[in-house]
Amino acid sequence: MKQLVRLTLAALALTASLTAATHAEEVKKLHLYNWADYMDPEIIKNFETEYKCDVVEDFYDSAEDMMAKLQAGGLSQYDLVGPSNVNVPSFIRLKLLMELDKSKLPNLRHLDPAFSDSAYDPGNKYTAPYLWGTIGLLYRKDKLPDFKPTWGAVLDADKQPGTFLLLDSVRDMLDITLIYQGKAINSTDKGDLKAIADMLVKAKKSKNFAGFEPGVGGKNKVAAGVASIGIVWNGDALQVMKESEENTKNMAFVLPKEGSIKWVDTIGIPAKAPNPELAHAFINYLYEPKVAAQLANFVQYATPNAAAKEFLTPEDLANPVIYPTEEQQKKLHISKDLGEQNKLYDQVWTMVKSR
Ligand code: N2P
Repeated sequence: MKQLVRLTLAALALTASLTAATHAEEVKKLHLYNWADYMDPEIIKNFETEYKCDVVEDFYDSAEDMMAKLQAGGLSQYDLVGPSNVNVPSFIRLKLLMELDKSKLPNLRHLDPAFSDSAYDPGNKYTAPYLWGTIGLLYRKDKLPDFKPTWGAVLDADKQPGTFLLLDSVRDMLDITLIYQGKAINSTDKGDLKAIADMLVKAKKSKNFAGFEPGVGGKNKVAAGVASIGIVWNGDALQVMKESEENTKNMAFVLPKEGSIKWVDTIGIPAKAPNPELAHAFINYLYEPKVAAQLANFVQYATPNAAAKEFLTPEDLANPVIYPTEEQQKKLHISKDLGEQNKLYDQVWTMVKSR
C-alpha cells in the first residue's frame, strides 16, 4: 500500500512538473537589444505584467559592436534593436530591419511631426524615434576650475587642460573633429579627412590621453577620477551627475562653443525577429504618452513624443542640457549616412586607433 502511495505521489509530482515546464515554455519572450543605461526597469516590469511575457535584455555600448553582433547571428535572436539615425540607412540597405506594420502602432500618432519625416528613414517605414540628444564634454570642476567649453580640450594637443578620454565611436569622433576644425560635418573631402586624422593621432599621443572609451564608460571613468574630461552623451552625463552629491558638486557638462551633433536614436525590428508581434506591441507601448515620459524622465534624454510633454519632469523640460535652446540648436549638426563613402570614415578611424 505504502508503495502505491509513493508511486502515485511520484506520478503526481511528475505531472505537476511537466505542466509547469509546458507553462514556462508558453510564456512569450521579447528579446530587446538596447544601448546601455537607456531604459527604466519599471517600464520593462509593467510591460511584462500587461503582456504576460518575459523581456530579455541585452546591451551594447557602441554602434559598431551592435552592428557586428547583429550580423553574427543577432538578426534572428533579437526582437528589437536601436540604431541611431546615422546608422539607419545602412541597416535598411543591408536588410537588417523589417518594415513596421503601422496598423499595430496606433500610438505613433503621438510622434512630434518634426521627427516624422526624417532623411534617414522617410515616413518611419522601418524605425520609430526612441529618444534624441547631443554630445558634449563632461568634466571635473574640482580639478579644472577654469575649464573652457571647447572641443580643443580633448582634440587639440596644445589646449588639453587635463587627462581626457576619447569616445570609441567612429562617426561621433570624426564629425566632432570636423566641427572643431570648422569643416563641414559629413565631409568626404580627402584633405579634410587627412586633417582630422592628423589631429586625432596627435591628440592621442598626448601625455594626458587616458584611452578610448565606448558609451557609458566615459561618464563612469570621469566620475571615478580616471580622467578629468570625457566625451559623453548629454543624458548619460546627467545620469552620472545625479548619482551622488559628490558627483553633482564635482562635475559639469557643456556643449562646446564650436557646436556639436544632434542625433536621434530609433527602435526597429530585426528582419528575422522571433516575435515581431510582441515587438510591435512594445514599440506601441513605448509610445503611450505616459510611458514615453517615464522613459525620458528616467534616462534624462529628450523625447520625440509630443503628447508626453505634459508628463515630463518640469525641471528637465526647462533644462537646456536636455532640450537645447534655439541658439544652441543653430550650432547642432546632423551626421548623415554616406553610403559607399562610409568606408572612408572607417579607414580614418582604423588608422587613428592603430597609430
Ligand atoms: C545611452 C546611450 C545613448 C546613445 N546610454 C547615444 N546615441
